[in-house]
Amino acid sequence: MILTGATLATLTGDQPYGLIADGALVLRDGLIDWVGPAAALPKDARGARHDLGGRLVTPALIDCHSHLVHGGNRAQEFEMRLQGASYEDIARAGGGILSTVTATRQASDSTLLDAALPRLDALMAEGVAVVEVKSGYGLDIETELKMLRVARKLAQLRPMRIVTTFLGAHAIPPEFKGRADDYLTDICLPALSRAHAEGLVDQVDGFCEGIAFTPAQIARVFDAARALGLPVKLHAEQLSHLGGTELACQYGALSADHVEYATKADAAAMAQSGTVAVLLPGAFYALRETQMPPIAAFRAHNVPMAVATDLNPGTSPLNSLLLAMNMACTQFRLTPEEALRGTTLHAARALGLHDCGQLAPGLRADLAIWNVGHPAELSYRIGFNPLSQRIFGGAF
Ligand code: DI6
Ligand code: FE
Repeated sequence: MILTGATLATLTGDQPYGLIADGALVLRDGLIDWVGPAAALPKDARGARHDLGGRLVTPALIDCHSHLVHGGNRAQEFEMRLQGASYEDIARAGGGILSTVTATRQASDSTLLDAALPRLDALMAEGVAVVEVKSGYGLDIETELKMLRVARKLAQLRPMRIVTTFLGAHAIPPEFKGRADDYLTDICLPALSRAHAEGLVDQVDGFCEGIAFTPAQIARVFDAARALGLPVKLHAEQLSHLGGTELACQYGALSADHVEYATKADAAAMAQSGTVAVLLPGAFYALRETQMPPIAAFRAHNVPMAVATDLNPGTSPLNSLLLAMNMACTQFRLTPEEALRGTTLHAARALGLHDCGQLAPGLRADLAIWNVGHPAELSYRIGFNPLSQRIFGGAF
């Protein structure tokens, strides 16, 4: 297929957005075969031609941090917070993550799937082609496996790539209260082995926080991941500075996520280890956090910044990656170009993917075609979806 009459945000080269004003693309066998100015389109290029009438083409978007599969919702907790309770108060009172654990344990596979599909469809309608989905609301072996099987199933039911993440170290379940290490030994690590043996795990995550796991405990999970040859990432420095980012960097983590309380030293360590900073403005917004992630330090050290929804029922019931881009600009002062790189190229890197996230020959033909003239418009509007069409694997 040949696409002409396109404004291309290739995100390659040194120009802003890698912009090509009157561009063309040749797609073949699910990949981008050629990309450049229409005037340079190879004469022998063959295929069905589509004139895009000047529309903007970007790489399809990538949501690199989500908890899209989960049971129930937490509208009541939302209400409690508005009556004055903090996230930590609610967690310590057995609410928060644990109420979603109960709902997820009780849900059947098909109930989880039926709840997840509309969330996935909403992302797909925004031109998203890759979604990362975490476990972590089971905290027992069977439910962790159930969540990951449902996540895998999503990719069979929709034209979407799903990257699965084992997040057994998300919270300490009530039956192991005060015995986090026993939970890791008896449940989390065996669950990881079984999930890996079933081919259900692409990467391993943890929650390093006062209300969750210490760096030493996370290191046990990372050691197990390393033994299985799985890449790691970490929810780090979200509510306090515990040293999770430094630990993640020691393990060569793909990403450190949230990172509001990360320091300049953390940013330097991330640059060294090639770890992506995944910014989650939905959680920052929903928790009314005031501690800003160290954006200037990330820029100074050239730490790639990704932007994701963190779509979860507690701290980020945000089902729009476009809105996450807007929030990253307004709250964290990212530029619209940084926000777009954050949901394409840098999001791909946060998932260890090198075959998507830019418009370049040899990469997957996963594209978003937008009814806008300039890429800044994608981050500028609040709550409006300008997608015209999505191309996945070279097909509309
Ligand atoms: N950090 C978060 O923001 C979510 N998980 C995590 O580790 C919150 C999960 C929840 O409250 O359900
Ligand atoms: Fe999260």
